[in-house]
Amino acid sequence: MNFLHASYFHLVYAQYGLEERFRDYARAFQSVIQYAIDHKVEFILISGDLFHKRNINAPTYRQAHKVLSELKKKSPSTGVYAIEGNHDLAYHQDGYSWLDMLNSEGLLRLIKLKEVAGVKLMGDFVELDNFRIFGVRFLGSSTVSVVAQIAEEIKKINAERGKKYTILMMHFGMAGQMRQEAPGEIHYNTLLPLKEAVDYLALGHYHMNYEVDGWIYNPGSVEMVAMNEYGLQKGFYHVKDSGINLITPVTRTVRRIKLDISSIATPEELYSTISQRLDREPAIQQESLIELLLYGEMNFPKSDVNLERIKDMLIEQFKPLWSEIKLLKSNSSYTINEGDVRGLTREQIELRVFSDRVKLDGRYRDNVDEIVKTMIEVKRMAAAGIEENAIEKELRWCFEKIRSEAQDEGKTGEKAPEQKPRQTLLSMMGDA
Ligand SMILES: [Mn+2]
Repeated sequence: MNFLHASYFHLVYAQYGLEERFRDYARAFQSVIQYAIDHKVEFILISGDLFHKRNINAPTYRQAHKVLSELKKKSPSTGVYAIEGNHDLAYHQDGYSWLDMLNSEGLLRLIKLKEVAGVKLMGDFVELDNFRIFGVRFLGSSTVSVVAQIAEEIKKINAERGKKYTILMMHFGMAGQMRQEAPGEIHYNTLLPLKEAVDYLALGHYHMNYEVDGWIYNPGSVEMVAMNEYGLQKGFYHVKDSGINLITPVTRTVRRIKLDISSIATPEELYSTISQRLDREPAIQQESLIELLLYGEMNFPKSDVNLERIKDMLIEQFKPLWSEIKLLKSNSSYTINEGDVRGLTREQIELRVFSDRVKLDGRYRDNVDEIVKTMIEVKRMAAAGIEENAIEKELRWCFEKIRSEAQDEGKTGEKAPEQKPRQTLLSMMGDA
């Protein structure tokens, strides 16, 4: 046994609008592939989100193409098996994603949901000498309702063909792993039916590493995707007979420097305290990402603080690739709205504005996440110049989904429907 399991490469993500970060993500992908070559692994699992978004640009495709071609040239027997994460799903009206494209070029093998000979979902799988590899693309909130069926179908196939080391790739986050609960999380108990059918559940979605009960593995992203992942362990798995190891390649240095400003009386004192604080920081060899977190009560108006001056101190000391100053909590009497959004990405601000709007309207209260997601998607489509009827389809899709969930609720009286109409599921399967 000798294989790799990775997820979340997020190619095309130019974090903070920096070209260099775009290259960082490509380098991370490259480093995993190089590791695979060096260690002569049998195959590589990518459990979703190779790409950062559905409509990638040509340089990104070229990047992925180049790295995978290199693998094929140097190590032709190493298979790459992938599923689609939420970021690289096809637009449902297209039914064809960029991963499909890499698949048709023979650079990776995309495992899809497929109805074959009495098995409704798991008909598409990879059969190797010693392994059987299944995969389920990102299904969002529908995941819960198909777990039992997936387990049954895998057991059926294993019974018919003879038991092999069974791998299942899926894309979702498990409940209890993040500091805050997130929509679409799956509880461990929900996954129990899979335990009898699957030896290795290869997860992707959350950016940090976690393992559960010796059969569920989430490597995290190889590169850092957001500052709030600071200090979390992440990487990719190298699975061997001798054990399962998380490999953490060297990536861009990220440093978060914290300073309590509660006892500081004036802006001048703030500058000198920051200066002393920075002097105590160990030097950083490469161009890094630096965040200065100022927290605690602020004893003077925020508008009196010269953020440019602080930023210059950071630049002088670290010559960073990127730096930012965050004021975590300021005295309420001086708080201005700008402070609420400082440090948030454009997407985070968008998310907050849209959520606030949707929550105000009582009719949509139960479907805030779904509607906000669609609003963001629709906005992106419009900005990308996608034609109107495609956007209309996206809206209709969201509407139908909410309606079918509402109908289910009416029948069962439960908030989270356990069974989804087959119709909805099939339309989500794309190629079914
Ligand atoms: Mn994901």
